[in-house]
Amino acid sequence: MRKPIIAGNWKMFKTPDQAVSLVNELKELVHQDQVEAVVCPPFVDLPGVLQAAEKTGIKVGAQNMHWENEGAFTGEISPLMLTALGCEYVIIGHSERRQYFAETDETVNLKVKAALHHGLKPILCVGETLEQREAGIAETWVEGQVRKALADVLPQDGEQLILAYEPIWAIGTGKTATADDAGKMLTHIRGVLKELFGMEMAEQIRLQYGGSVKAENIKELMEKPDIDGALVGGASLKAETFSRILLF
Ligand code: G2H
Repeated sequence: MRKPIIAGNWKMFKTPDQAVSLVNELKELVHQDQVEAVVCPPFVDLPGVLQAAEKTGIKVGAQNMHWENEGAFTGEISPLMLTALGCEYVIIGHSERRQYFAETDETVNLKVKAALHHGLKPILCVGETLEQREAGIAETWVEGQVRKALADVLPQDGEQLILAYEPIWAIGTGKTATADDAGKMLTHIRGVLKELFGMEMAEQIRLQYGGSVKAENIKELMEKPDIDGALVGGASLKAETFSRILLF
């Protein structure tokens, strides 16, 4: 049985004080361990959030990282820095990083491998544009992203991996993919993972849907056999809305 995992991607929201307040509010509202709850704040919020989340069961992740341990890479954060803080997860290849910061399938692959090497659990994001969906190539495109992101990843590392399908046209737009569309894509992705990692490992990997997830649609999404959780943006910024999603 795969344990559901719901992660909040706070994007570029919340100052350190606001971030700690949000975790403190959240821990009052969520007392259960049927769902793994993860929050992914901006880098500067991580120390405070990690401290506030200690012994609460709330897990913490970063939103990005470089693949090198250290070096002359102004403005970047390395996997070593994240593990030194005690981060457990790291979002890799979010479409906003691909779109605005020129991340490619190749750099996403380097980051996934570096995360796994350092014992960080990557939340690998993939997803198609509206044009690609309308052109009928969504599955082929997403499959290509999955294969490139996971090139040379060892099957035994599969269990550390979380994969989030986020159709770009559904991100922050209020448009959610239908539960059927999301479920179908994630079943397709699990099929690709079976090919790459073998049946048994692929069945253990947790798959998320992301894109305008809210309390009103989480239940229907979670009913799909290959949806094991969600990556939540806007609705994770308030304890009240995120807790309702976590308690679906
Ligand atoms: C997709 C998602 C979180 P939102 O980017 O990764 O954001 O829920 O605001 O669409």
